[in-house]
Amino acid sequence: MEKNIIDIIKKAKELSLNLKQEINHIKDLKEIDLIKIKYTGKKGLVTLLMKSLAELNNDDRAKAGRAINIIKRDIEKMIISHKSLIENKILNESLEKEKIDITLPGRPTLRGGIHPISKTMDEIISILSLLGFNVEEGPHIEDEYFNFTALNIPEDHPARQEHDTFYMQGSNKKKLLRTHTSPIQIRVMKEKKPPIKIIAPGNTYRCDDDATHSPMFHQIEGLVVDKNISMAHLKWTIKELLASFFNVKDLVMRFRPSYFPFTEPSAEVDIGCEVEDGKLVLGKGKKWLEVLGCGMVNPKVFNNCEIDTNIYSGFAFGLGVERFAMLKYGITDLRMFYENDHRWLKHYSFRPTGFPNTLKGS
Ligand code: 2U9
Repeated sequence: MEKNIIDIIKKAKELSLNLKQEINHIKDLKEIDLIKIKYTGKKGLVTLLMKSLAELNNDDRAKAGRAINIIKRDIEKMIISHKSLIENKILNESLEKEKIDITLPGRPTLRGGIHPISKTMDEIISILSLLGFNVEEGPHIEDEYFNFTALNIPEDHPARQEHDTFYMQGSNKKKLLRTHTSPIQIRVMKEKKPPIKIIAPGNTYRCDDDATHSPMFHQIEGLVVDKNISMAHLKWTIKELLASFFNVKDLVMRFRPSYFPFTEPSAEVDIGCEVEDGKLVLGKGKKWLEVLGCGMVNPKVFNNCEIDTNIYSGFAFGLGVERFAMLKYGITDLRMFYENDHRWLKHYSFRPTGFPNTLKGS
């Protein structure tokens, strides 16, 4: 090979090495465009080198041409990849600057408000937190075992039937949308040892859709497991909760015997009520209004969770959040909770800027 061709290829390699060093210092897109012109532009270093091939004989020109083309492609790749590096950096910097803090409180001039279901949930959780309950959550898609079997709900119980429970397609009745938040308590009892004092708030699902039922609704359940827990603890807790939520000092309340597979004995709780000047007054009066269900945890449920019934006992309760919201805020039509009717929301929602409060907040 003649000296000329070796020199040209050497120069091409040098160009590639020079670019490698130069490009690392480049931080903006303008500079990268200038570098591109400097190397591969019409009068660029690589182009000039290409032109110098004219001095070679046919054989050498073809060989050197192939070698320079490979180096030229490397140079072009280097420039493109560094350019996209800079572009990504610029994009990330601007995304970081434009980041919206979604945890900031809403501005009072905006129309958004806290939905009465959220408000009621917050109020009940706040009251029970002050009584020492911890909040636990669980999956909305559950196994039959956690939703029914562990809770002593028999195989032939109507609640298990397909027209009452949403089963996942193709799951052969194994996976379902939880019909109550009780499976949360089962999971907690299987994972943790007593003392347990928890509430399980959340969405629940049943195949029901009419004026007084919605296929998705909200529950809050409570569970206390410890040594020597009795019905007296249950009654005191329920009274505190109801008196605080309905803001009534000497709340009138009664426990009526009932039946649930997961509690024994079981009771339904009524509060006194009366109509005064056409308005429903809660917590006093001669009429009764059912508000929640409760009972002592059935020993069979404890056995399923490997909790020793010779040592421990417990109470549980469950309430429908929609019902509590309707009673407290005078909402008469259950379906309106989910309609997203702007006028209804404007009337029944709460200001997002208020501080959380066990009563009404804002
Ligand atoms: C475990 C053990 C016991 C939760 C309970 C009720 C009674 C009850 C209803 C209120 C209105 C459901 O939303 S509603 O239709 N609930 O009456 N719930 S005792 O008992 C439990 C839960 C979990 C492990």
